[in-house]
Amino acid sequence: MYTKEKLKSSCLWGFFFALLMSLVLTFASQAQLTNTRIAFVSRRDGNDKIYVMNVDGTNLIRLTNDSAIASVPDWSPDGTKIAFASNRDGNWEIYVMDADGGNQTRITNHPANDDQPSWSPDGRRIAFRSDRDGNPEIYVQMVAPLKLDFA
Ligand SMILES: [Ca+2]
Repeated sequence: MYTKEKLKSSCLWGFFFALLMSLVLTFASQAQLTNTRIAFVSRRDGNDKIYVMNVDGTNLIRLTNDSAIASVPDWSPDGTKIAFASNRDGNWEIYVMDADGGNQTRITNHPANDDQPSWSPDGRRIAFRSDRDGNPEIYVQMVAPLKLDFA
């Protein structure tokens, strides 16, 4: 049986729970809105290049501009970077660039074919396929250092 005080306390907790859930849902929907771009490969300019556009097809931008082939773009979980494979340095390697195409950085360096990059859910590693041991196998490359908080 509820007393008036217990009922008041229960309503107060219910209010705070609803407020908390509202804040969580607001931040979750904002996170999804930051990932409204599509990365894809097209030969529209000659050979395979990586492009991004909005989900409605507007604001198309070409991100790779060299004469090499670029393929299999994969968004980082936070939507700020794109991993991709390219043969621009003489054989297939994995690269990472900002979502606007800036800071293109090679993260593998091996004469074998390295391709099919895929971000880990925490954004710190990239899994990729390589035939460096004679047959195609999966490897993992660290791309962001582990942050230790001792505070
Ligand atoms: Ca390679």
